Amino acid sequence: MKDFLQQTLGTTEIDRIQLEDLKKVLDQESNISRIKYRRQVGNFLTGKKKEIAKGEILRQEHAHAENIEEEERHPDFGFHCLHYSVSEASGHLKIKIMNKNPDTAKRVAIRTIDAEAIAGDDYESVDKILDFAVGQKEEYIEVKINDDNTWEPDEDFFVQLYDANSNIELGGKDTRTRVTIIDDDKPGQICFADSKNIKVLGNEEECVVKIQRKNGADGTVTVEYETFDLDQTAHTASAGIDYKPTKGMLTFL
Ligand SMILES: [Ca+2]
Ligand SMILES: [Ca+2]
Ligand SMILES: [Ca+2]
Repeated sequence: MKDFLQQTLGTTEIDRIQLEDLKKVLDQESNISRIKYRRQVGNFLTGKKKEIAKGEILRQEHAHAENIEEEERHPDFGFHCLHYSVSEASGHLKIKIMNKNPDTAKRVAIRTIDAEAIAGDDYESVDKILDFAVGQKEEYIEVKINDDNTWEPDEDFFVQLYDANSNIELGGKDTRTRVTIIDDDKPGQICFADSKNIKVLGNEEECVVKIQRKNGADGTVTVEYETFDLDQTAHTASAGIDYKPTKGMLTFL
């Protein structure tokens, strides 16, 4: 902590630090973690996805409403966290809703909205009314996250606060939160077991080629195969003369 203060604010003496300066530095820090997160998503797009173990339970918060300007937030209600990540195996996600003026009782409605993640498949939808009693500052909902055995990209859905009478989403940047479901399944890769030339004698009946699935075996995978001649020269085998052409499909369960 001392190193951090010295590096960012040039002093470690707490009473010499202006609260505003500290706040700015901390906001920058959270920007950095947002950038890191984007990089992670970018890595995913380029195939360098952060690996999580199968069955791993992970729930992360990436962006908090307190980091956005007060005038951009809704005056009465808002989410505490604006972006969660959960692993597919996490079972459920608990989401915190804030009541900013707890001096009167009031109500707000909350619902999930599909993006790439689809309710009933990737998670279970929620649509309910939250009644805040006088003095009640926060409330929670739980969203069920569904696990499966099939690889998919990471997928998002949203949770939004809305007016139960008008059915319209509340204004402000803190009335919608994003949930990213992180896939934990590894379908693996299909390859030939023997990467070198396979030699077979001319008097043998058949040549067995072994195909392998490695680095994961989640879900069902199919692959097509087909023999083809290398070229038409005298030194290469010709289909129908030297061997019987074959093709088909393999299914790895
Ligand atoms: Ca899906
Ligand atoms: Ca899974
Ligand atoms: Ca999956």
